[in-house]
Amino acid sequence: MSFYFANANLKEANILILGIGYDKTSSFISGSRFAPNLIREGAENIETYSPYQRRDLTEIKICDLGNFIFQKEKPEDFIKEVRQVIKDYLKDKKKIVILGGEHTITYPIVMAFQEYYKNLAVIIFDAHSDLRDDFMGEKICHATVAKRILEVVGKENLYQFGIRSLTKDCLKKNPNLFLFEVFKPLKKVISSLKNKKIYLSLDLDVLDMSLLPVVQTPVPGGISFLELVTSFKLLKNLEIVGVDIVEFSPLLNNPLTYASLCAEILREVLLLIK
Ligand SMILES: [Mn+2]
Repeated sequence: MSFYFANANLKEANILILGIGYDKTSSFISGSRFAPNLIREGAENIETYSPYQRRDLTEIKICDLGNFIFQKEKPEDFIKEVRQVIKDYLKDKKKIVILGGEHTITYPIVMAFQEYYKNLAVIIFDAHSDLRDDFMGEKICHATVAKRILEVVGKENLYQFGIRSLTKDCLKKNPNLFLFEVFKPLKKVISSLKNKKIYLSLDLDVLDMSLLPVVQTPVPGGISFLELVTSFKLLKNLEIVGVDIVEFSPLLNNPLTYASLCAEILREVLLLIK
């Protein structure tokens, strides 16, 4: 199935949506491989009109590419495949929204964007710092993804917000890592991002776990939905070229309730970058 509001083919679309349901390194509650299709189902419950941005999805040409079927499951091989797929789509100057899958997918996606766009900065909304060099012997996984991205774009181009699960040394590893909040610190630094192309990685566990407990590694003390959409209003002033929405792991509870929340966030993202 496709998003009901995906009204364009690949050629005429401005924004592409691609599912990458990879969850092979998920160490806690795996299942985010089911997220892309569930968010498509959850979208049946949302309006195309956003009262937050006062815009409508019908104003955008959107193509739903379906889900990327990866051939190889070993992280090193998966990375190569995803990097190439994203590079191919970027050639047509499209904006891309990727639905994960676990956060690991952001690494090869950012590599592709970095090769295509000069001057790329990465903004991550997340509960976790993900700055470990390796996790249980694995270099490429959801717990090391920000470290791998930092190596690609440099620490001056990596901004992390909403973090509340980290080791003591993380604040030194990335001077642009901000604890707990998203809106206030984003407002402080946003002027330094004005001349850059922005890739936004939205790990849904940035939200408080009372709002969205169905994530692989839930953490209490997170932000509200309103803080998230208000932060999107700030981001409206930046040039966002790609977004991912990751870590929705729908196997617990009634997944459709949360799939519809994820679809609502997707709508805000599409309108944000249009
Ligand atoms: Mn996280």
